Amino acid sequence: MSTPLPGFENIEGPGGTDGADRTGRADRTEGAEHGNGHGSRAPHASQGPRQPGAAAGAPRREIAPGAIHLPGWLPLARQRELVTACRGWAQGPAPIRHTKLPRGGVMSVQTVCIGWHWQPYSYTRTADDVNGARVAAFPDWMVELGRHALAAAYQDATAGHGYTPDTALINFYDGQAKLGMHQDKEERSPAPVVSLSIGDTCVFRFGNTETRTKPYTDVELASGDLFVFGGPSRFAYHGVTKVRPGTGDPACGLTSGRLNITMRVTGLDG
Ligand SMILES: O=C(O)CCC(=O)C(=O)O
Repeated sequence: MSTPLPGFENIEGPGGTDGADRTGRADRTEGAEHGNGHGSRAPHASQGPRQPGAAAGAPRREIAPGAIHLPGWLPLARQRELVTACRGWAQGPAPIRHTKLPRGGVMSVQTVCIGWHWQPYSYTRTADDVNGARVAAFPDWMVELGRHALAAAYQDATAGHGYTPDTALINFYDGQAKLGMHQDKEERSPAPVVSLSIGDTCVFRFGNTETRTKPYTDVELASGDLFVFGGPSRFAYHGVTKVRPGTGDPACGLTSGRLNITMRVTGLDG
């Protein structure tokens, strides 16, 4: 049984099918392997949050061409603001839920969307698999955040110019939740995906564009970390193999679990 987003314990979920991916297939790729031999950080709760510039042991890293991990990018205050915003979206207009998969599985992660609603395997403005409500608007401040994220990740002040994400999938992981290897491919735009992590550290598996199996790299995503994948890596398979309960600092706004926000450009009209 999964744990609801802390603060929203009244939201019932049907429980999870661990490892069910966004394509409805069960993920059998368990086991933490380091596909390219790079080590991973293993932050511990007692280390406290990492602030920008303070992540001396965890430098910016290009995981694959166009795929950048920038540890400790989000200041703690900004993490708290995002958690507050996500709590609001988790309540509605279309509440957070465990997404049902077409073949009967249920994702262990809980998801709420803004801008456009994702359900397997398309985007709509209304959350037809939840309550039919139109999802919350994608706020301008988040567009700005996405632009700053691209500039920081690609170390190029112009990298975010013209980047206008119009949807975000907001995932909440309790200690057991996982996300199977999948591609983000319902978008009709090749614009990068901007991923922000808050709360408990997870093992994020970033693979290749051809197969959900090796080669891949396991990356520890901690609270405040930014991960961007664009260019040749935009359609790479990726997933979350493990959450490390108790590794997050409650000062980020989450007492347990992990939040992940992925901003995308759908390329859709209307
Ligand atoms: O939680 C993460 O870090 C990844 C989320 C993800 O892959 C997705 O929402 O498609």
